[in-house]
Parts: sequence; C-alpha cells; structure tokens
Amino acid sequence: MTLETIAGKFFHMDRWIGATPIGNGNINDTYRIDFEADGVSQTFIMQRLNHTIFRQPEAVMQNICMVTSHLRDNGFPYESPAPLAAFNGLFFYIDPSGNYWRCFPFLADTYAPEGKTDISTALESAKAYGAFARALRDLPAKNLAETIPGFHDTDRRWDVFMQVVQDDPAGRVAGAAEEIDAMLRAKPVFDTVSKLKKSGDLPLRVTHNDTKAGNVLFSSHTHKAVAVIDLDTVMPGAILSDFGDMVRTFVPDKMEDDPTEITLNSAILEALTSGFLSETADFLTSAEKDHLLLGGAWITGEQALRFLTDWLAGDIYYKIQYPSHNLVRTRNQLAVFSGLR
Ligand code: GN1
Ligand code: MG
Repeated sequence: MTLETIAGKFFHMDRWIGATPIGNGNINDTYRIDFEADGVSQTFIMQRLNHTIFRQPEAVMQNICMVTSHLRDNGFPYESPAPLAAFNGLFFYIDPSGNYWRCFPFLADTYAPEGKTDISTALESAKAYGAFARALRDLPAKNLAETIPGFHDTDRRWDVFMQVVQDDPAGRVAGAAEEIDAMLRAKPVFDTVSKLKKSGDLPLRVTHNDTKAGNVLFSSHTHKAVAVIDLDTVMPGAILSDFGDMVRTFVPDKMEDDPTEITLNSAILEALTSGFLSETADFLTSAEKDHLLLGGAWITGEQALRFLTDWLAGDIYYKIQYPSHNLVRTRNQLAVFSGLR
C-alpha cells in the first residue's frame, strides 16, 4: 500500500504532492505529507508507529489523547499536537500488513534544536518541558497506561544486559569488553536511583520520558520554543528522568551518535536547571530537586546500557544507519556519562 493510499484514509485529497521522511526518530517512521484539497495545499505529519515496540498502540493513543486534552485545558502555554481521527473514526488506520498509521498537525516554520546546544535554546527548552510537567502535575499518574512496561526500570534493563552478555547471541561480547567494563563501573549510579525510587522519595508523576532536544520545536522566526512533541512514551514515571534526558541531549556539544570527542557545557547545565525549576520548583519535592543532576547521569548511563544491550543482542531494537552504529552510540553515551558523574 502506498503512502498516498494511507493518507487517503485520513484526508480527502484532490492532488497528492508527496511524502518526505522527517526527523531523527530511532523507532517509528515519520513523514511530512503534502497534498491539495479544494484548491488549498495542505501539510500534515503521518507516522507508522512501531507496534513491535509499542505493543498496545491503542493504549499509546489513549495516553496521548488524555495528555493533550489535559494540557489544552490547563493552560499549557505551548502547542502539543493532538492526533487526528481517520475516516474510520479511530486515531489509527491499520494497513493490510498490520502496520499502525496515524496523523498529526504539521507545525510550519519550526525546527528541533537537536545538535544545537546554546544557552538560550537550552533555557527555552527546559522551560517548555518544565511547563509540561507543571500542566500535568494534577493528572493522576495511575490514569495513564504503562505502554512500555519497565521503560525506565534500570534494574530490569540491567538484568536484560547481564543476560545478553552471558548468551552473547551476536558474538560481540569479546569485542566490547571495554564498554561492558565501563557499564559495570556505572552500576552504583543505577543502584542509587533504584534505592531512591524504592524509598518513595520520587513520587510517580505523568512524565514525558523522551525529553530530548529533538522533541521540542522552535519557531524559525522568533527562535522561541513553540511545542512539545512525541508523546508516545508519556507514562507514569519519575521527574528525574525528564530532567535527565535534557541533560543527556543538551549539555554535550555533539549528537548522541557522533564518534568524535565530546565537550560538556556547564553553562548549559545551569540554564537547564534554572529553566526547569522556574516552572516546577513550587511543586517538586525536596528529594526531587536535590537529585536533578543525578537524573542526568542516570538517564545517560541507562541510554548507554540500552545501546550496548542492543549492540550485543545484534541490533534488534534501534534503527541503525551502519553496522557499528549502536557501538558508536554506546561509546558516545559512556563519554557523556563519565563527564556527568
Ligand atoms: C528512541 O525514536 P525516538 O528518537 O523517539 C527511544 C528513546 C531513546 C531515544 C534515543 C520508545 O526515541 O527512549 O531515548 O530513541 N524511544 C523508545 O535517541 O525506546
Ligand atoms: Mg520518542
């Protein structure tokens, strides 16, 4: 089935113009689609949700709808595009091969600041993600489905990692001895977070869980943040991970798969902290505020663990562009981790 046919399940179109891949997602396939209807040219986002990773696509859409409507009704001062219904009345069209397709409004004249790490961009982004947490602070976390079970349960991810090291299904363990060793040395950070979670010091909140530099959109004209996107992983979680994913992606001067030397920018870290706290300081607990920085080390270390696990497993989770992509990502994240620790 062509992308044009799939788009036709959502929109009345007089003339199809085309579909262009957009963004840097590691999981889903995202396109900008253009067509004409009633003499007007129109643009939307059309995306194939990876249903082998998101195993309950309906629950994902339910979470997104609940969160976008809560944001809309609670003064969230940015956009957060809600999904559009298909002609079948659902937020999905399932194609004959079982792929889940969905559409979102396209925000024109915007860009994601991925790999563009300056202080004002970091400050703006942290305010936007902070406002997101703020607008959702009274939405009970238990109302949301846990669409990827144990998403930031690092203890569980650790067990999967140890198992793959033991089984060595792709024959890559010997060649990754250094990275495995670095991972073992990172374990105390995971243990500290795990203890904090178990102590109840980190309340369950509605969290975004993918607050990277690629998921906040800026206006090309004003260079101000205009939207928070990619709500696929909104779930019950710990606020530390949302702060942590910002640290992981804004503080280094390189993208997460850049093989060259990385420098961390402490002024950006300060901007993230003050921007985030300007929106959240009045409702976060003191334990949450005290451990924001730990969130940065945690999520970066966990991301290294996830990339390394995927490398050792034979590249079964993340999309890769070249054979050693996951190993390069692992080394990059380990370098960021050791700078944050
Ligand atoms: C994946 O596909 P994307 O870029 O939205 C991943 C995140 C990772 C991120 C690393 C469902 O997100 O958890 O942090 O790659 N999403 C899932 O870039 O695993
Ligand atoms: Mg995502």
